[in-house]
Amino acid sequence: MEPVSPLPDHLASSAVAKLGVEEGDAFATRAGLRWPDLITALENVYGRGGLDLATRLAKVALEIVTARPPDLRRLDRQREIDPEWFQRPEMVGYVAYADRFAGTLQGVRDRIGYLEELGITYLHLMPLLMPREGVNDGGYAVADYDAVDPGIGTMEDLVALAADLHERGLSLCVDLVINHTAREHGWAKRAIKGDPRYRAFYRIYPDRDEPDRYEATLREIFPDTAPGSFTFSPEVGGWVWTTFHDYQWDLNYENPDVVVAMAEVMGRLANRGVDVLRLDAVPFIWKRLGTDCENQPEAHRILQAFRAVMAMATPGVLLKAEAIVPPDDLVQYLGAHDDAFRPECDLAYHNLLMVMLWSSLASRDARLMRAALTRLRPAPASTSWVTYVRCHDDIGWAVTDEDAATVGWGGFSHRSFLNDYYSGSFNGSFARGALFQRNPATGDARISGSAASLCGIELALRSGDSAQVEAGIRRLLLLYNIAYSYGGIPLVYMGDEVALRNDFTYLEIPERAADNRWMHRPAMDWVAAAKRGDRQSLEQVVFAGFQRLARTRAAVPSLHAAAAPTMLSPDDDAVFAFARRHPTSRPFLGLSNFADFERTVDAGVLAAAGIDDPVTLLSSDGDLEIDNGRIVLPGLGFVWVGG
Ligand code: OTU
Repeated sequence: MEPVSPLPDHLASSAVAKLGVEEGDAFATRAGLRWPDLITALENVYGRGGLDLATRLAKVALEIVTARPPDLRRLDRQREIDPEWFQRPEMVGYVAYADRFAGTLQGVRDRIGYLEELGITYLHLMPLLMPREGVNDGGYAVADYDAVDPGIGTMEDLVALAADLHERGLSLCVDLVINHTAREHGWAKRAIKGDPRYRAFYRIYPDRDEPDRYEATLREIFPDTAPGSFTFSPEVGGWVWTTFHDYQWDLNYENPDVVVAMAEVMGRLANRGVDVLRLDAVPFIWKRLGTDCENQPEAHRILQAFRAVMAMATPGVLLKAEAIVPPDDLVQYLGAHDDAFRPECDLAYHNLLMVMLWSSLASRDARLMRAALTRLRPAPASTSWVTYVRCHDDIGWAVTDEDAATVGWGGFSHRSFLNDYYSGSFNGSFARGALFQRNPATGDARISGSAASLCGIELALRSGDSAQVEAGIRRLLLLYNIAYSYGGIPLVYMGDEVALRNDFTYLEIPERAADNRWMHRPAMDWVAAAKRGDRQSLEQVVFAGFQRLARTRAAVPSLHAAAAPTMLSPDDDAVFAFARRHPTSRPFLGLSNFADFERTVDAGVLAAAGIDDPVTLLSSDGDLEIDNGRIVLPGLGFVWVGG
């Protein structure tokens, strides 16, 4: 292999000129370290143009660090010294829309105490940059990356919120939509005016020829509400690539100028105090004819380039991949490629775990979950998953035919079962969700619905069945117990901690009525939340359950993200078991019973986890019970065992 060209000398000298000896030298050291990654990634994508682009990006990195406020540079320094900061068990995340949680960014500042009460150390605020007016896909159609949605505040408010969070030991994650902009974004406006520089920011085709050829192999993301992946725009006189909605124009990453512009956007947001950038829809950023245009090797290379630039400029800032993709494509977003580890995103959504939680809950069977998770490659030791039960999107059933076959099921029939079960049409289902984007051509569909409603709490409350309310609570905590212990930063989706049910008020808002994902994006019910102090209320039981999960997690060193889970095979199909062990600590065993009734498993599972002197760390019921060599697990119960 040819050695890569060295970091240009002038960068190191201009760094010292701009930043002084100490900071300049620190920058040059980081840049020198990351330069080979940057240039390799870019030469791979842009060939001979790679060196030029790498040089431009390294300059962008220097501009970002030059503009970086001292308090954030200090945070960078701390995190360089302590690169495991986001992997520790005390990390627990909360995901909320600023407006729906607290009205405004100012309002969020006033609610930090509530988050602390819940044990939260990481706050992900849903899209908060200036969206287009009218329909905007919940903020995922951004008109200006440098302004905050005026409905929730200003950039100054964001800076103040980030500073408050940092002071109290929390970090802030913000969405950055990198695959597309709103057609009202300044870049698109200039493209519409005919500026060739900005026309080249998008993918615009004069006729249907190329679009038709691409569409032959593209997947429909929103077949119901936004069919097709191209939109004719009379303003630009052509067909614009629009993977999602017609008002979301895909950026053209074949154009190096787009990479530079997006790196600048990242730097400016990071310099406002954002710790984690959630990069939206990353699988889609590179298109290749004859493929589904998802998960292309170039998409990974570009993410690696962004990783390198940000590591040069803002070493304390993390990148999080939003890649909701089949299991075989997932771990690559954390840099684990077949031939080598190449630093990419630091965090990625554990979509497979999420899907398997719901699958096991409906089927009362953990075999598929065990098989699928066993096949998944572990996250690289310097990265972390984010583990979650629900999010603002639908649940897409990433159950492969291959995994389903290992337990003797058909992939399609199991996915159909899950849709029937969670939409409530399956006889005896406890769930009350709804189908999302049913595609009659393929028979596919996804599921909307809040965690509490999908767990049966909505139905049980409506029928006044207190035993079923209790079962619903047990289901909710059963799923979250795994999210809190399996490996990675657990994310609480706003409202789940007080079991908020589906919200149908979106039907009265014309821009939202066609998108039933809004049923699980309720406004925070602070009246319900206030009941967390009322003994034995639904809210109190659930909230206290979440508090215990966070508190216990924080005290178990083996729940460090670098300690990958090992799947165990207990002798009951309804029981999910995994072990973890951080090299510096004692082993951990998690047991979850997905059956409605008591089950027992051979206590040999303790030895398999490396535990000879079991201690109950946390459980849904009492202390670990072993009877005649068998561990007894109540229906929908779980236990965390330390050794
Ligand atoms: C994301 O989701 C967001 O989470 C959605 O809320 C947005 O609507 C969308 O992007 C467009 O900005 O297909 O069904 O693999 O699954 O990017 C949701 C990633 C989606 C995709 C994901 C996308």
